[in-house]
Amino acid sequence: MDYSFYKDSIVLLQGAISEVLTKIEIIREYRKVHGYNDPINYITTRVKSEQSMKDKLKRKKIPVSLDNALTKIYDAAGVRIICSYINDVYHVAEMLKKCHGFEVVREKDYIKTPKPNGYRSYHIVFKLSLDVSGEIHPIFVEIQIRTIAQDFWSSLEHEIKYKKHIKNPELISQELKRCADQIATTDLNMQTIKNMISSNDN
Ligand code: 0O2
Repeated sequence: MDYSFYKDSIVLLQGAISEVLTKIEIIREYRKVHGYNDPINYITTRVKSEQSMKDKLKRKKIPVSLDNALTKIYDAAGVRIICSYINDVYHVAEMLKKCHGFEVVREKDYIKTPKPNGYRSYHIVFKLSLDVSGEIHPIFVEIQIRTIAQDFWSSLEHEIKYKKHIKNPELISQELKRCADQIATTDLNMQTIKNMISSNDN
């Protein structure tokens, strides 16, 4: 990937992602040694591509510049956390919000309030203050937390969004919305079964 658009700031974006990953790894290890379950299935990270960043700035009618990309758009640095169960999504969100140095800038609960297309995910934007040899650099990181099923849906929907000249777009949107609702029901049912199994352990 070509990150020349971000110039030297690429180091800060990647550094902020590393800080988030380190914090999550410590929490996971700590929970493990204390016998708690791991609420996280897997994690992916990315720095937003130049094209995607420029498109987003234009979509939001913000002049395309590196400064605006770092201060007016919050997801140049992105971390996606995938959980098995809905309750784990909220649990991870709460754990992250307690982290010292992670300042919550914005929170969007698209699980309680899904987007009209059916998109479900929990988004938190944190401001991190990266200390580079005593110089403090504020960097935004968007963390998306969702279930495996929500992530599966979102990848297909994302793929279609960027396809041009798609046939039957209305039918596809309708079907995607129907699948999103089915997934939401299945996620809730899976949580209920999980709770029933866990209550047997007590
Ligand atoms: P990409 O290509 O994934 O990076 P917005 O209000 O949507 O213009 P904002 O202000 O950053 O953008 O807020 P939000 O809602 O937190 O959305 C940020 C990101 O969430 C998006 O980044 C997507 O990654 C994801 N997202 C939001 N809505 C949808 C959706 O309907 N479908 C899918 N598949 N993903 C979504 P980008 O930059 O839009 O896209």
